[in-house]
Amino acid sequence: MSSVLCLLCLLLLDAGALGFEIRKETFTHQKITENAILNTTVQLCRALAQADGTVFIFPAQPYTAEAVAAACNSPQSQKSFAEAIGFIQLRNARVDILHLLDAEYHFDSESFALGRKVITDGLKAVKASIKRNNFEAARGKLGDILHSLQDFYSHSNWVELGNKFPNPNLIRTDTNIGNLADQSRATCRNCNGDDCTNNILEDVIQEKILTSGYFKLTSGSKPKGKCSHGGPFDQTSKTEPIGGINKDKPTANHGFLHTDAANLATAATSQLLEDIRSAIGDRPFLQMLGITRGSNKVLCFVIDTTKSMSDDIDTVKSVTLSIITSKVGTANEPSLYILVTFNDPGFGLLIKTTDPQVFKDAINSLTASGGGDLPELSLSGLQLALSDAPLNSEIFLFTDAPAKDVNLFSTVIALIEQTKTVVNFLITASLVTNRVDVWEQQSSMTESEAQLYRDLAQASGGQAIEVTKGELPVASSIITESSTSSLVVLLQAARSPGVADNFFFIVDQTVTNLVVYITGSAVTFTLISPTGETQQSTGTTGSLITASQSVGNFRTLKLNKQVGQWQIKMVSTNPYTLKVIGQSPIDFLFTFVEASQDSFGGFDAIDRRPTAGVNGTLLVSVTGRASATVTEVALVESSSSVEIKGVVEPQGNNSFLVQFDMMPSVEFVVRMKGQDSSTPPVVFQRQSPTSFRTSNITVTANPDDILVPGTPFTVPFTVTSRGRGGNFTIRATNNQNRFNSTSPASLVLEAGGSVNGTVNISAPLNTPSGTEVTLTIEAEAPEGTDLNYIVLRISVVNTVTDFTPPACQLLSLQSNCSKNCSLSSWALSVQVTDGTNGTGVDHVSLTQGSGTMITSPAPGNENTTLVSYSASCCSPVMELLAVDRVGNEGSCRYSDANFLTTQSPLLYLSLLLLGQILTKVDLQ
Ligand SMILES: *[C@@H]1O[C@H](CO)[C@@H](O)[C@H](O)[C@H]1NC(C)=O
Ligand SMILES: *[C@@H]1O[C@H](CO)[C@@H](O)[C@H](O)[C@H]1NC(C)=O
Ligand SMILES: *[C@@H]1O[C@H](CO)[C@@H](O)[C@H](O)[C@H]1NC(C)=O
Ligand SMILES: *[C@@H]1O[C@H](CO)[C@@H](O)[C@H](O)[C@H]1NC(C)=O
Ligand SMILES: *[C@@H]1O[C@H](CO)[C@@H](O)[C@H](O)[C@H]1NC(C)=O
Ligand SMILES: *[C@@H]1O[C@H](CO)[C@@H](O)[C@H](O)[C@H]1NC(C)=O
Ligand SMILES: *[C@@H]1O[C@H](CO)[C@@H](O)[C@H](O)[C@H]1NC(C)=O
Ligand SMILES: [Ca+2]
Ligand SMILES: [Ca+2]
Repeated sequence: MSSVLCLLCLLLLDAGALGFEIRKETFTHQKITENAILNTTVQLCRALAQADGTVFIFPAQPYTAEAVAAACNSPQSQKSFAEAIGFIQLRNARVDILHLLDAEYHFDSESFALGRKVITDGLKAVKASIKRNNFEAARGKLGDILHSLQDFYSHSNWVELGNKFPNPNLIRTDTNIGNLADQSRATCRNCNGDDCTNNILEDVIQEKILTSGYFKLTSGSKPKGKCSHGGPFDQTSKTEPIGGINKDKPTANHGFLHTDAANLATAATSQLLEDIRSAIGDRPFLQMLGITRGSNKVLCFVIDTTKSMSDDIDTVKSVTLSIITSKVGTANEPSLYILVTFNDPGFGLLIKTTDPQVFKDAINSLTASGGGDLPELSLSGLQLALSDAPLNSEIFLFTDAPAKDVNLFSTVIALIEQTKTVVNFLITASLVTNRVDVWEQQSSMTESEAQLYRDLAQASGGQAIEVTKGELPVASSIITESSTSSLVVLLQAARSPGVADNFFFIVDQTVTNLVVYITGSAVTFTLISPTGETQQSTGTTGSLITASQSVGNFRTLKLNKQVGQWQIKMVSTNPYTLKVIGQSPIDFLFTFVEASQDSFGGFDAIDRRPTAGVNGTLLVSVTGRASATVTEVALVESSSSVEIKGVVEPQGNNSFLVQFDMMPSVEFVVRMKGQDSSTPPVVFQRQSPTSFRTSNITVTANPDDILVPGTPFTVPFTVTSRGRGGNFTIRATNNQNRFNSTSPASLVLEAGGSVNGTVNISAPLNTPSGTEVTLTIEAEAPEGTDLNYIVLRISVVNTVTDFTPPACQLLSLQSNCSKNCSLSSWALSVQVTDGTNGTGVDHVSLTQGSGTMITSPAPGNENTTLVSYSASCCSPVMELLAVDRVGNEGSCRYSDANFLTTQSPLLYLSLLLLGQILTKVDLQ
């Protein structure tokens, strides 16, 4: 089973059950995965350094993400590296939650072939995703398959057979897994009481027969003579042969081999990582793990390319040029470039590249045209960017028009929350109170249209910067300049409507380049430093602000660094936002988690809004300072400064579980405080830029996460309402606008009840492997009073190699057509074949001709279908449609040419001109 070398040990707490206590000598999935990733990365970076002729200094043991990133000459990557490892670990653990009883995910019950298929199919998806720069998807799938791979060593008798190396056949499709035990072959005897050291039969060991333990929660039945997994939950271990063979932990039935199993699992994990590296290359492999030479930042532009945007596009071109010239080759070089354009009615040019030149060329080739009426498809463009950008990205959207697709507002919010992406809008429209004729008022926006962008910016922790076209170059260079490595948020707040308020933030020793952003009109403030110095926004004197710049509604201040608590007193009756950022190696990561529903305990990350008004849990870790502890985590309401503090429980490994008695029912941000162990300690404060919300609705779905083009893909989902019932609106959207999908538009729920629905997606056959589908399913309560969603990421693996339709070959044609067509007939027989690599003929149908067609499989050749057709000479043309098993369609047309030439020359001529006379048969 699952819980294995350990299930979410990190998070298991006292849940007991199959879980593992947190003990240093116990190897867990977490630990095995982390060790193998760190070690493989060290080996790889060492090889790269040798190749470059540079010195490589091994980090101290035990390795940490921080030290390994530094050794790899990418200290600025340590947060993204730690995050990548954490994500892979969470997905590894999730296999126990989603597939607890699916034997093949754990190599239980001798399901070797299926288990290997889980790994090799997943491995294909990982490689394909990396090739398309979909690193997030690659990490997730990697976590999944590592779980199964590692379980093999705990659940099979590989270790007992005396193997000292991992089984290389688990990551290949073209070899034997080993000498597998027949279904009827006995493999175990009863344990001797608690002693299971000799329960595997001698002949099995001698002949090196591979077996694994059977596992069932509810029934004790298993094939006769077979080994069991063992442990208190496994019912099969209570029937003969009694006992088990798992090595999940030191106290398990074969716990004496726990360390050996864990070491082999580690080596196997390294072997799989090595296989990926050699398939896709060193740099893409490191980038999948979050290690890049540059800043690990994504430069992501979403650009309106309608006619009125030509000045703005010139600005984007020069900003891009300046970023690329000034940052490429430095530690601030973006590691990934994304460009999305939108227009109206079109949108969706998407360039995702690691090559700055490709990006520059794409930007340079942009032109402005079209768009029709004033509003444009800005949210469609933004949805694409949010779906394709890695987590924690920053997006810059350029437009001068209101959104036409406001129906995507909640989908965009969902994606912002789930990806923790910051969205900045650069808006060059003049604000008007009334727009009478949209066709004549180019580049204008009403207050409420602008508010939509402001709301999205605020929810994401970004800025909605409103400037004239002339001011855009200055505004965009300020804001894009901020996109540097190691950027941390010290404070993020907004007030809408505007109201005077005081805000506090802590500046620690590690923070440099302290900058304050303020958006809003007619905002004044007073800054108070830790030493009590003050400076007014209106005053020209003071030493706290070293530089200040204003453009449009956007103001930026550079602050003199003083360590300690600062205060800023804001005064305005207009809406405003305030953001304080700096650069520091210390930051934090967090995930909303919830206790899993099964009886085994453990926590799973959630991909929707947490439940409102009940207790909630956050998993928090500090990056960039191994000795740091979290001292306080608070959920701060966005519209006031009301905060809910959680109870922090250290989990070891720099991880902290934070319990909140009651999740807020209004929008909030996450703020953490911590300190390290130096004297005096570094006391720091960090905040999430993203705002979050809770909901009384839950949407759950656990679909297969691999979609095969040409195969129907269904996503069953469940909507539950803790609050009111009624007619709920359902919206299912995905980022692949070429894909057809269907879903219910509404579902009726009873108060406190739940209801099931299904989304069906079909991908065109030519969809390349590694394409990622980001599917958002939303459920909205009547009158829009509440909303929740689930965001699912599904990888496409195209197993189709058959892109050619079946072809026809005429075998014979007979005709006795005479002048009087009704008295004569013609007949033919045709062989339809689907080629060498074909999937075979699925069906043949008659699409023209009034004769009789009979089809039959060709004897001894299932790829071929025989067709015989006979018809009256009055119907001298026939056409058949042949479809192969993956839906490629071919058609063949035949006619009795001689009959046509003599009897119906006009028809013959027109068919000839159309190139549709495929065969001419001489009638003697
Ligand atoms: C790290 O990898 C190297 C080379 O692959 C291997 O020799 C060594 O045993 C590994 N160390 C650990 C701790 O896994
Ligand atoms: C959270 O609430 C649930 C149900 O109300 C309860 O079973 C659980 O013990 C609570 N968890 C914590 C950590 O308080
Ligand atoms: C959830 O329901 C409670 C009452 O049942 C209500 O007070 C609260 O506002 C609701 N929360 C949301 C986010 O709808
Ligand atoms: C639910 O609402 C939708 C759209 O408003 C409507 O088409 C549908 O008939 C409603 N269903 C029920 C059962 O009232
Ligand atoms: C929804 O589907 C699940 C299985 O996926 C089933 O257990 C449950 O009973 C269904 N709920 C409803 C309300 O139909
Ligand atoms: C999508 O639907 C259209 C119209 O129903 C159909 O013609 C097309 O073949 C479908 N495409 C795919 C990939 O299923
Ligand atoms: C069949 O597939 C193989 C391997 O994919 C390929 O090399 C070959 O060209 C294909 N043959 C045809 C007729 O498509
Ligand atoms: Ca336009
Ligand atoms: Ca338009």
